[in-house]
Amino acid sequence: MSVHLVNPSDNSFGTAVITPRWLFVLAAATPREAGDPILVDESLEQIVPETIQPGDIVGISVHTGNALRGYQVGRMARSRGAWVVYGGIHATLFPEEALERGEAHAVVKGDGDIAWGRVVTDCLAGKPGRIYEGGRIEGTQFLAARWDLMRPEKYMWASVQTIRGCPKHCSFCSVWRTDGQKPRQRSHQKVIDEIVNLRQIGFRFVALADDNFYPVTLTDLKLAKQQNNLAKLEELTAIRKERFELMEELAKLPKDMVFFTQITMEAGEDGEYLDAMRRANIKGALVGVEAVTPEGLKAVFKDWNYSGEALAKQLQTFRAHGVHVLGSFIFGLPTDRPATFDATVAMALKAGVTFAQFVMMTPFPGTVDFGRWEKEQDKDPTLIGGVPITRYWLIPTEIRPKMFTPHPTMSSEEIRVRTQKVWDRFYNWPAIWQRSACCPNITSRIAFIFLSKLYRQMYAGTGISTDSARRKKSKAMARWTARQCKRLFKAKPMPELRPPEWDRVPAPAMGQTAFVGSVAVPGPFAVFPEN
Ligand code: B12
Ligand code: SF4
Repeated sequence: MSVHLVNPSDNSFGTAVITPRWLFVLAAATPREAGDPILVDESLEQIVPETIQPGDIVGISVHTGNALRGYQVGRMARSRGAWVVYGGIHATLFPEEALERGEAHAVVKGDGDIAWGRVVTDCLAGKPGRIYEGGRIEGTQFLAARWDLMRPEKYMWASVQTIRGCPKHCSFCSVWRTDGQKPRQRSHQKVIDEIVNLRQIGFRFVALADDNFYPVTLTDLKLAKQQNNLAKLEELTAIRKERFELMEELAKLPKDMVFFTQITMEAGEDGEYLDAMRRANIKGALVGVEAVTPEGLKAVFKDWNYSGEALAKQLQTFRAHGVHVLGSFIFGLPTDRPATFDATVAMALKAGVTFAQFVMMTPFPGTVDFGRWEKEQDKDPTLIGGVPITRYWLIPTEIRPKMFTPHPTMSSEEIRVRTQKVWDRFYNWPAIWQRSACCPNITSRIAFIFLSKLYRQMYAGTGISTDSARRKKSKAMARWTARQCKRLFKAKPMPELRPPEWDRVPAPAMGQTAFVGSVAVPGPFAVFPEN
């Protein structure tokens, strides 16, 4: 009997940019008696059906974009006599769909770190439950990934999570609803141990796979003080302190390490935080700019973001503190007009962002936007190939529209064409060459140019902003560029590197909770919700 963990994808590039972290976390959650799981990342290569034997256990992770492929893999595995289990954000939101379309025996909702062990044990006993509530476990319970099972030559960046959840409530994002608004933070010791492990095996580029690396803003602290809410103030201060401790420890790691994260632009007001990030070698961050106008920001419940001149200044502040910005912009908001496209690319260039992505408005399940749209559609449902458009991920890719929600003044095609022009303008050769001036020497300048082109090609390859003829060409280009780029990320392994000697917290017994000072450290299954 073998356990297989499959990351489904229709696009296999042979090389991937970032490790899908869930694969290696669930590998760590797999009970010892089941042996080492077989990991299949289909963004590298497709699963070989003959590797699945009757009685095997197959865990498949689905987000909305790869659900259709995930269900195909699940049906194949079940037809070969395996136990089929789904998890991930999409299965969490639509467990019944995974049971029906994906022919699952079981679905895990929420975090899998603890629940997966129970599923495997139940499958081994021949009696899996139907739905397991993985819940939202505490940061202290997050498992470290099994990097020993990774093929290092296949990935450019590894991914380590330091915090989960986000206190904001943007209308297009599901994170605050599924992962919660309460930040769940891992201890810096555990994060550093994992990163040291990665550097030992030759990884120096690590994506901090966090929803929001800046969970406590200066405004949050000011408000708690003004309201004389001492308990809140203490809680926020503790979270912030832990962030600084983490960054202090990151700063002590080998100097060739490079980290990247995701953060809100509010961090631009916090010079102390940005300086700590620079010292920690967090060289870049994805910042959700979304829209450059106040109306656009209001439409996505993000009016705490800046617009106009203030926006350009805020993003330039990151650069001034040594943190590069990957600006993320959304097109297709109801407030967008033809002029918005030019204004956006002009702002991206003016604000000095190092990279940018221009995504089309997509109503992801679990978001406020999706709920609104589903309600509207209830009155007069649109069907494509017999599938309601509100279940667009089930529509075969060949006939799936690029945009799902109608825009009040522009056609989908107009938005797509204008978005593509924006990508082309931001990533044209002269613009990339100019931005590459941030590199210290010609070698890194060439690397920068390659990376910029790869980024653009990979987005084109996923079809977000490109027509199908160009997409085909782009995929081939992306494959080639990815192979060249992979070499740039190689680092000499450092097997001699050791993590600091921490004051280790004694592990609590099964079902018990240990206390270190005032910090509760639950033991395995201590807060596991019932099925
Ligand atoms: C880091 C990240 C990225 C990175 C790295 C992706 C990668 N290769 O791993 C980058 C920046 C490349 C990225 C890109 C995109 N991302 Co992203 N990303 C994330 C983020 C912030 C963290 C993911 C992560 O690694 N978490 C750590 C692991 C350990 O947690 P996990 O994946 O949730 O897995 C746990 C559970 O879900 C469960 N589980 C998961 N799988 C399984 C399987 C089984 C069998 C079981 C039992 C349990 C289980 O157990 C795990 C451990 O607890 C999430 C936000 C989030 N909170 O999930 C968004 C998120 C997943 N991304 C999202 C989106 C939309 C995208 C993009 C489409 C963005 C875009 N417009 O281009 C692309 C798509 C890329 C692709 N084709 O896959 C959405 C997905 C929404 C949805 N409904 O599908 C999320 C939820 C963010 C959001 N704003 O809503 N992303
Ligand atoms: S888009 Fe970013 S800031 Fe907004 S809720 Fe999602 S993770 Fe938080």
